[in-house]
Amino acid sequence: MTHALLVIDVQNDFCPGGALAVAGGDEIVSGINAAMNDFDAVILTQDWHPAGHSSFASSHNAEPMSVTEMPYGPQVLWPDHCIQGSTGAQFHPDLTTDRADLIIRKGYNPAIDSYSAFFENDKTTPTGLDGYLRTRDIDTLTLVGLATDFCVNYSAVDAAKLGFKVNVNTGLCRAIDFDGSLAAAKAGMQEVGVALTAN
Ligand code: VGL
Ligand code: ZN
Repeated sequence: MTHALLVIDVQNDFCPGGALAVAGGDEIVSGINAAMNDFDAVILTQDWHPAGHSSFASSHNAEPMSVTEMPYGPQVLWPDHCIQGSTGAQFHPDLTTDRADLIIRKGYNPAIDSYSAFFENDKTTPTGLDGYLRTRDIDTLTLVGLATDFCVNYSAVDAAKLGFKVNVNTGLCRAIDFDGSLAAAKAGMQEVGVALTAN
């Protein structure tokens, strides 16, 4: 077994004070740093949108958190966040980024959002992470980070569907929990065989 820690989107914009702040988002940073020592590989993801991204409410003259129909299906419209090169897109300053073998960026396609670290929201355009993991013989993944109900959830579900053994350490995640999204995410992850653990 080769076991990687996949740290999802621990970035300033998802922490208190950020553009799309997740309550308690900063509370998980020290625990994630400590956990890094227990794995064969550490991979960080970074939400990385161009200005004017199609997932931004401001690009549609719409209210943040409203839902629109995209060619690939329904899409929540978010406040502008994680704009390439911005302070908000940087990792939380206390996150141990030096320990990462790989940093994978997602959401750079102007027309398609990417919650998952594996596929864009069209569910077909790959990020390349699957190939990276397979060529390193990584077969088991523990996911932590932000947000439980969006990017952690989509990444965990895709990983399980791709055949990885997946667990989400919910103690090292925090959720947006918008409109029942956390309960739906937990049920959806368990349905495809993702193990949810407390720590
Ligand atoms: C995320 C909404 C938009 C996340 C990213 O990291 O969970 N959520 N972009
Ligand atoms: Zn985003």
